[in-house]
Amino acid sequence: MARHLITSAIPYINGIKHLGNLVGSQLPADLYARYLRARGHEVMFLCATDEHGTPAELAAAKAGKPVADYCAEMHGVQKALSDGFRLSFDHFGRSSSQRNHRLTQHFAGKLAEAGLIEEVTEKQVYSNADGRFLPDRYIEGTCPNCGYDKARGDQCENCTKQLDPTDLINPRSAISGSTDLEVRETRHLYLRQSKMRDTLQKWIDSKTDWPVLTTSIAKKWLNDGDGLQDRGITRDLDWGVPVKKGDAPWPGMEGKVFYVWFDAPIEYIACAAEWADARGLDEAAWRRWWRTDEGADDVRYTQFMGKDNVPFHTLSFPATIMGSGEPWKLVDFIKSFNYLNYDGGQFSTSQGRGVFMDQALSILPADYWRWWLLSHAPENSDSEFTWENFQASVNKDLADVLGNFVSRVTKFCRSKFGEAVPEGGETGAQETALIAELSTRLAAYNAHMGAIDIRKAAAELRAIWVAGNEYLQAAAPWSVIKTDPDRAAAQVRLSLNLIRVYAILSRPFIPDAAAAMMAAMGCDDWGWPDDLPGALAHLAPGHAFSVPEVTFRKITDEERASWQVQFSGQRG
Ligand code: B3M
Ligand code: ZN
Repeated sequence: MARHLITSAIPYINGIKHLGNLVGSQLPADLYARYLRARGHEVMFLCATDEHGTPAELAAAKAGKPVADYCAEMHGVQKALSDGFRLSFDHFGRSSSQRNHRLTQHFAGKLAEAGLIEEVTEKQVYSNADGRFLPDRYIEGTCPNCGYDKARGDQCENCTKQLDPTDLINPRSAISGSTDLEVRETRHLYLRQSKMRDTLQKWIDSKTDWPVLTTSIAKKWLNDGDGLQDRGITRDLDWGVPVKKGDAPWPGMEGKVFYVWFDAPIEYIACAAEWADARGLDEAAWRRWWRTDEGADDVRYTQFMGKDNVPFHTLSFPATIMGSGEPWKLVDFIKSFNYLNYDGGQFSTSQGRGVFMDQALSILPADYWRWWLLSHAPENSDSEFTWENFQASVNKDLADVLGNFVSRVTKFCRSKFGEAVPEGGETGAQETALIAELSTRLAAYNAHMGAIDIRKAAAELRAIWVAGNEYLQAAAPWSVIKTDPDRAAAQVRLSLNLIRVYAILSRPFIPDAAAAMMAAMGCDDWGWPDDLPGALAHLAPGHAFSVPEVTFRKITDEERASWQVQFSGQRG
């Protein structure tokens, strides 16, 4: 038994996430957490909402709400949706928590003590009417390239040209529309991560077991120059973690907050503290997960994220941790993902394109989505969601293979032997062959799950379901019963036990269906079937079961066609 700390990239607070976001971090992290728990390990699985920065301020303004209220509300919405998808976080925290404020300020103080923070004077646009500095994207004007009159200071949405605020013709504040703007000097803190290049290089080079996607991005940023430039970690905003040096004020930094990407990863740590607070536990309870001098040296820490987040997790956040000079736990393994595309294009939050978490749950149960998304996880390349593929996978894997097995076995038994595991008869060569195949496949499944090879694990699980179906088809108890009822009883007994084993093995992927299958078997023993022959005799003759409601229904062509239309445009 080992201890596993697992974190998923923390989703931005500004709006509901789409299925591409979900499969890029939270869902695979949940799969792994569930698997490790099922194998008896001690797991701490953490996620949170990422609540600071300009996007949060903008979204709140658009919703016409104070930003703190907006974040509190959206945290509730995202929490409810993660529950809906059965994401089994031990805690779903908030980067705006006091715990994160204090820890972020603590890290900044330690980095300053270590000489890793520099104060830099910069020029930035100030709006007199708004009484504040404006981030680039809060400045609008006419694009010098295409003449579009609502171009933003960071980029023109019309021609996609990257801009500087000073490029804009007739610039104005996006908040008030005021043109009373001036360029002022402002001081900011920079993290001198360039001083840590060698340390980071050595650390990345030691991670020979990491996925290529992770290390290739990390190395590209390390070596291409730009990646390890010293980085501004403060902003002139109201909403965020106030800049302090530990508990002490930071002269010259009054009214400023830390940059969202500085405080967001620190929330991984703060979240564990929030977890302890929510349970009335002491400091030691969470520190044993995070401090290598307080027990975390035997923790294995795995992070999940989309590829766009890799540089922050392989360079900036480790620079914060290592630079602090304190014994905080560093990540042991980073599982990163490519993008999931949507029906010939990209999922897009800003354009409302694709299927979003709330919409998905409004049309089908979580398991259907979980199965499709995980079995098509964009691991080695980008992958694509199409309604045809979704319909075909769900109907075939879930309804025709797994659902069909459960339904045939239970209904046949009920009609011929009653609703209890039948007794009598012996297993023979067919069963021996089935058990041999399942044992081999189970070993492969364990190996893929342990290595977080998600598609391979899904393929193996599907093969395990198929093996049962093929066995049932070949054994044909419905024919055997006419001549040898004892033998048919033995076949059905094994098959009922296989339903329970399927529930256990499938639970990390499809937890609700697994629970329904286990409940139908009148059992609540989720022990992993390391001893497969034993597990397949677990439900003894006479043990009562029931026929479950339809485990999986098929998606009809009409539904597919109507969803295709419903989700073809922008979200309303
Ligand atoms: N919120 C970006 C994202 O959701 C960002 C991740 C933070 S992880 C510390 O993709
Ligand atoms: Zn333009």
